[in-house]
Amino acid sequence: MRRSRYFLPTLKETPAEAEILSHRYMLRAGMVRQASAGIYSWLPLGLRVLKKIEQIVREEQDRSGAQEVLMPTVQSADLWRKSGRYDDYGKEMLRIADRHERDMLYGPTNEELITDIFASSVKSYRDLPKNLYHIQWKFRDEVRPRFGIMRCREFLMKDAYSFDLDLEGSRIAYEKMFIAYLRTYARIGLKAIPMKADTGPIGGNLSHEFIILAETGESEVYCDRELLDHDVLGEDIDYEDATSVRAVVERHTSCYARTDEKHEQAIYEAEVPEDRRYEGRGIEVGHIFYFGTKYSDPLGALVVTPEGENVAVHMGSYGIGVSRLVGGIVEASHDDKGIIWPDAVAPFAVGLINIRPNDTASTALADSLYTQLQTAGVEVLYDERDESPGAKFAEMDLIGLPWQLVVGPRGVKAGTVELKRRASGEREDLSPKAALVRLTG
Ligand code: P5A
Repeated sequence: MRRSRYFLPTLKETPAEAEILSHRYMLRAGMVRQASAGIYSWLPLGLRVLKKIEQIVREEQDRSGAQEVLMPTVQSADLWRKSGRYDDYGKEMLRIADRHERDMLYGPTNEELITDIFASSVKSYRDLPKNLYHIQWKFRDEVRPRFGIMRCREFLMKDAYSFDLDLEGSRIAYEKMFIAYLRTYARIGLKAIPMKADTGPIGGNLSHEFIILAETGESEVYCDRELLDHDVLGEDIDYEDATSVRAVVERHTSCYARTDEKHEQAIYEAEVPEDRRYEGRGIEVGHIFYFGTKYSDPLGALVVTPEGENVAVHMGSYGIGVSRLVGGIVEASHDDKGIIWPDAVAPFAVGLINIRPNDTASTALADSLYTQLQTAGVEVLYDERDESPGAKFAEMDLIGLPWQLVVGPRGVKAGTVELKRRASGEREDLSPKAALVRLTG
């Protein structure tokens, strides 16, 4: 993409309304634009990141055996009356009436709808287990939306729903999701801590939050430092083998992590030696629940058991804050110059800067590098504008692409280009060919 053609409305000034760093950087980098309180438009640079995260989430859900569906954002109130949550959800639910005065709502979550889909199509234990997920916009009318896309009213969530014959089946489904979550965050380049959690309005009695570490986070994190060292991507996982799945989950929960509840504090202090205690802050980027027959009972999601009995299926639900993750990554990975995208979710892999676009030799080399990188399938943002080098460098640092490739007259004479790694600031002069090998290898 040529910078001169790209819709990248960066801001020089820090917007006054932005309270936290990720919000400031995302506005300044032209990633999002507020449409109204807690509701955002995604601009090209932000959307590229959102899509990359979404794709990693999707691949890890698929790998674990979950199947993708797509449910609507607008739902009928009827199902919510059956589950009892039409009243329970209170003001957080955006309620709408259609032209026939029927009560509709903009879905804050999808337990009711998926249970209804399941109830009307599955009748036998032979069709179990199943896990269905979608990646869809949600609306929660938060009292105080803040921190940009981190706590907003409209947000993108991946929500999965598991259906099993009994508690033991549900535990296996829960554990598969647990691992899929650890893998998802690790692939994005984040360290996520699984913490035992409250179930809130979703209900049930087995639940974990996944918290990524960031000083600005809203959640308090207390955990055993050893938990930070576990590397799930190095584990050999066979999702078909429940015993091996459980063994991995146990390794990742063997080290204690807790929320700020009092009774948890006592266990933490008893179990974790003082020199191994990690106490910090983090951002909740995922939440998983087992809630048994809470929805299948009232909504009639029954199956016939091998013994010929009709029983309500056991369910769990599993959420990832896909849009919140964009802000979470910025909170976890930045410096005073701007964002530092992990490679896996960077909007472009390389920022190619032509320092002197009116120098023929520089432009010839930069154009040729641009073409060759694109041909090799590398995503490049090519800044060929007639702007000061300082302004171009500052913008590249702000938008945080992992590599910067700089072409200028001095280098052209010496037969070199400069390659800079955004994260470390390390720079190297290389021949254009060597730089290409590095970026395409
Ligand atoms: C699990 C999936 C649920 O809604 N039902 C379906 C369950 N869980 S949850 O914890 O309430 O939400 C799941 C994740 O969504 C993100 N999230 C938000 N992101 C941005 N703005 C919000 N207002 C918001 N609310 C929830 C969080 O990452 C949460 O873990």
